[in-house]
Amino acid sequence: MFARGLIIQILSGRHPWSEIISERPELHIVVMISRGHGPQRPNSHPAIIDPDWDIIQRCLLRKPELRPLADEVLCARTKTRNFIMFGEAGVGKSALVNLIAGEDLAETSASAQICTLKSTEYPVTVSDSLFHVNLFDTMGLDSPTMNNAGYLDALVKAHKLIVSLKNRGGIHGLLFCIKASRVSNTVQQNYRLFYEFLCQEQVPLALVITNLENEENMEDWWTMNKAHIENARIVPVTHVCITTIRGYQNAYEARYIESRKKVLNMLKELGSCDACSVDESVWFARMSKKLGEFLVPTKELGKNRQKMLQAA
Ligand SMILES: Nc1nc2c(ncn2[C@@H]2O[C@H](COP(=O)(O)OP(=O)(O)OP(=O)(O)O)[C@@H](O)[C@H]2O)c(=O)[nH]1
Ligand SMILES: [Mg+2]
Repeated sequence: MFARGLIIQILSGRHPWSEIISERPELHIVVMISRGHGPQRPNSHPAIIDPDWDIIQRCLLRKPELRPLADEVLCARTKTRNFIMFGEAGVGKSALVNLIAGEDLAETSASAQICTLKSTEYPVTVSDSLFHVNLFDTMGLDSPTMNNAGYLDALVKAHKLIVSLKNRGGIHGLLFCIKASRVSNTVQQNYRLFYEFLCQEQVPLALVITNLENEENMEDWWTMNKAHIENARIVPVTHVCITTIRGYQNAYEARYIESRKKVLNMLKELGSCDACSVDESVWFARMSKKLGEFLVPTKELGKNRQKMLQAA
C-alpha cells in the first residue's frame, strides 16, 4: 500500500521527492521517512485533487495498519462521475465530449439542423489520471416557446435523464455550454428551465464558454462579461473559457490543449464533491407549488390554493 501511494503520485506527472536536489537523493529520502515526512504535494499539471491527496497521505503512513485497504483505494479511484452537457443547439456540446475524451466519440455538425437528437451517454476514462466520467450529451435547446414541440420534447428527455441518474450515483455537475457572444434571452431561459426548473438548483452548474480560439487570452472573455452573466442571474459555481477545435492545420493546437487541461481540472474539482440527485416526487411537489403560485396569485385566493396544494 505504501508503494501504491507512490504510484498514484507518479500519475500526477512528478516523481515523489523530486523536490530533493541531491546527488544521492535516496539518503535524504530515508531520513525523511524515518522522521515521518512524506513527499511534497505536486502543484504542477495534472494537479492532484484533494481526495486523491488524502488517500496518498494515508497510503504513506508508517504504520501499515493505519493505511487504507486496497478496496477503499480502488473504490476511490474507480468511482464514476456523471456530468450532463446542455445548452442551445450548435454551441459545441458534442465537441466538448470529444475534447474531454481526446478523440472523436460524438458526432458534431455545423449544419443549421440540431445534430444530437437524443441523450447519449459517453463513458470516458481520462487515461492520464485514471479518472472515470460518464458524459451525457443532450439534445440542443432552441428558443423556448410553448408551441415548439421539439423544445418540450428536449425538456422531457432531459427530465427523464436527470431523474434516472439518481439510481446511478447522482449528478456531479451540469456543464452549461454557451458560445462566446452576447448573453441572449434564449441563454437565460435555457438556464432557468434546465437548472432551476428541471434540476431544482440542486446540482452544481459550470459554465463552459466555447468559440474562443481567436482570443489571445481566452479568460479575458470572462473578465469582460462577468457582470452580464450576473445581471442575467446565471450563477455558475465555476467556469471555463475554451475552444474545442484544433483549427485548420492545427492552428489552434496550443489553445485546444490548454482548453482540455482546464476542462479536465474542472471535472476533477466537481467530481471531488458529493453527487446530487433530483427526486421525482420532491420535484413534482415543488413544481405543483410553483404552478399554484403562478395560477392563483391573488391574496384572496391564497386559502383556496393552500387547500388545493394540501389535497395534492
Ligand atoms: N470555432 C469553433 N467552432 C466550434 C467550437 N465548438 C464547436 N464548434 C463547431 O460548432 C459546430 C457545432 O458543434 P456541435 O458540437 O455539433 O454542437 P452541439 O451543441 O452538440 O449541437 P447540437 O447537437 O445540434 O445541439 C461544429 O461544426 C463544431 O466543430 C469552438 O470552440 N470553436
Ligand atoms: Mg450535439
